[in-house]
Amino acid sequence: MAEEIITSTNAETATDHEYNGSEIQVLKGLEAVRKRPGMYIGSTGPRGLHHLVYEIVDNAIDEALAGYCTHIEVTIQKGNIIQVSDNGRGIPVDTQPDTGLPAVTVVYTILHAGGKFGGENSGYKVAGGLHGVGASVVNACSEWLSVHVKRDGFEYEQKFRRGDPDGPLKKIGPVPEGVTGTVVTFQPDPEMFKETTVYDFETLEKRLREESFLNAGVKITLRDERALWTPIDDDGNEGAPCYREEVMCYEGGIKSFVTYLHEKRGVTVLHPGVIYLKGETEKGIAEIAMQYNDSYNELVLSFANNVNTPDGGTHEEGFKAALTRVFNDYGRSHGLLKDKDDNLSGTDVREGLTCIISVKLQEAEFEGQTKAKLGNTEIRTLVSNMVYDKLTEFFEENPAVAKSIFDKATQAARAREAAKKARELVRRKSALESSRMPGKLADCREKDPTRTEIFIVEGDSAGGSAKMGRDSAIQAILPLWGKMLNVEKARADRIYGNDKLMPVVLALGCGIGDEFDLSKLRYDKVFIMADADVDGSHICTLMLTFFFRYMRPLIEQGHVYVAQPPLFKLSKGNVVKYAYNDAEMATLSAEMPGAKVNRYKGLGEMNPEQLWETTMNPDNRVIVQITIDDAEKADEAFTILMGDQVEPRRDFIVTNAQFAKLDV
Ligand code: 1YM
Repeated sequence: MAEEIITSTNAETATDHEYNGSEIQVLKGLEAVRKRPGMYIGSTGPRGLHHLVYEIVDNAIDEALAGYCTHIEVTIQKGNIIQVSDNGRGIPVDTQPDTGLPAVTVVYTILHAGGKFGGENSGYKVAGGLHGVGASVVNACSEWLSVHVKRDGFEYEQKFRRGDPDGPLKKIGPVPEGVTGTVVTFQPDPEMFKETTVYDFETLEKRLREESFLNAGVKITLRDERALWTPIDDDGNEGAPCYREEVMCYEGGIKSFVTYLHEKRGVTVLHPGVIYLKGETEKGIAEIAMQYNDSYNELVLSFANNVNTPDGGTHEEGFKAALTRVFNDYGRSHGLLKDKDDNLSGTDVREGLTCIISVKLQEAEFEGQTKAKLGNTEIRTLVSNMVYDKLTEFFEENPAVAKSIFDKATQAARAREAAKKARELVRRKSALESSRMPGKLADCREKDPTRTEIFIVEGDSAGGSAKMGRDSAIQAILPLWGKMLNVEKARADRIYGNDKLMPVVLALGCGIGDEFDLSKLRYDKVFIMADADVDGSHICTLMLTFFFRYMRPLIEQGHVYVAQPPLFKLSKGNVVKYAYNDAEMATLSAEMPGAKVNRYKGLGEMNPEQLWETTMNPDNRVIVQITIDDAEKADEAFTILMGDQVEPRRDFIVTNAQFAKLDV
């Protein structure tokens, strides 16, 4: 980064400017960002790339929280240029006494991680933090960036290249009375984001929607100008070309968030209305929105100062502890739990719960490897006291709602007891049997679990081919047949008695649910091998749902794969080639004109050699590793796919047409 010209401009006249010590520090500061971008934006991968947008949006959100801005627009322009605009007051342009630079220049060039600039006395402090903290970081990570400010009847502009001012702040003309706002446009620096500079609409949409829920009433528009599409009406008439656009605005705040999550998943709610709790002390503000549905899943999303905390922390702990206590105290005081009864557990009282926890505090401390966990201990007490008092009060005032929720928790507790008994039964039974392994399992000879693979194969005939075709040194085969249990509609107690799932549990060796122990896994790679048709992808989805709900670390640690059998066989003379999709088939058949093309209808049509060659041989096969990059997305996908409402499922399948390749 050039250590030369930083031009001071006051809003009226641009004057040359001489260096002073603090600016050298400044330059060093932004240089540090370019040297070690990971320290400031987390990574230089897709995550960091998207983070740039959130930093700029956050400044506009602060302006909205201060009560001056109602609408924020984010546009992905052609070439993956980002533009963020708001209708707030406009970033101040007056000269800062300590630097002699316009405030907007300082905001975009000085690395002020809560320190020097915008401190106590600057008058620029907002609730929840300091204005503009991330702006200079975004600037340092951009090949170029421009800021337009409309303020006090004029429009101003300043441009930057890789964090350096590219000329002074310019006054570019008058604007009508009362028009104010800020527009920031930037191009992420490809030198820094080597992996990709392509923005993903859904990633931005998800985060911006979260922001609009967490900041009730703020309107956020996300637009994608990279691709035009032409609407066609029922009569086939083409309309004017449009951009993809999503407008997000929720007057109900986090209550709307809960409703949104339920509607998107198509689950049935247990009681009308979202329960909303709010508490405030000098330590901070806590807000909770919660509602129960008839599924068996818990979905608790927590935020601190609008930042998602997927690893939880003190706010989640406070909530969970208080929730369990409220249920147990309520049960005892209303004679629903007898003294001799066991207490309801945390998982019992959270079955079917969708909950948003949002806390706002002076100085959030984020812990852990990925800074995804809230550490402030005072927040635990704040949330826990608030939830205990307010929810107890709510239960007293809404006895019908309290009863339906309480009944669900007691059913969950009974199922937990039943599961425990079933588990012990399985254990005792397998202790008596000579072999603990399921009868249908054709095991491999290798005993070192880091070198082995298991293929869970749909159908007995495909299972037979796989047994004959496999490398029996390292590959085990477990055939599955018949209709499989949909775990989305069953609790753990039914897994233990299930003749389709128990063989899988026993073969893998690591248990399920609370008892899951990855260190006992008997195979390094777990393949699901099913036909490449609708039924096959259904079985695949059922199996993945089971892993996701009961053996999640198996997926998280990258042990789950979907085998990819070919769709076509092309043969000419004694040359045989396989194609795994339509495009490959077209290419291959052009390469070998006159080839005979067979479409495989199922795994069973392949003989053992073919199955080995095309699908199982580690040297040739195509495999898809299942990853969870976003547990919420995966949860949503499974709830929709396996749930009982038809409409959300149809919508999901239409918008995710290739769900066979579910990358959860
Ligand atoms: C598209 C991004 O940055 N908007 C924005 C930023 C600021 C203000 C208004 C603002 C703040 C204050 C007074 C104040 C910022 N100002 C600063 C600083 N949108 C975007 N809109 N007037 C305007 O906090 O008192 C930093 S950000 F520090 F210069 F005041």
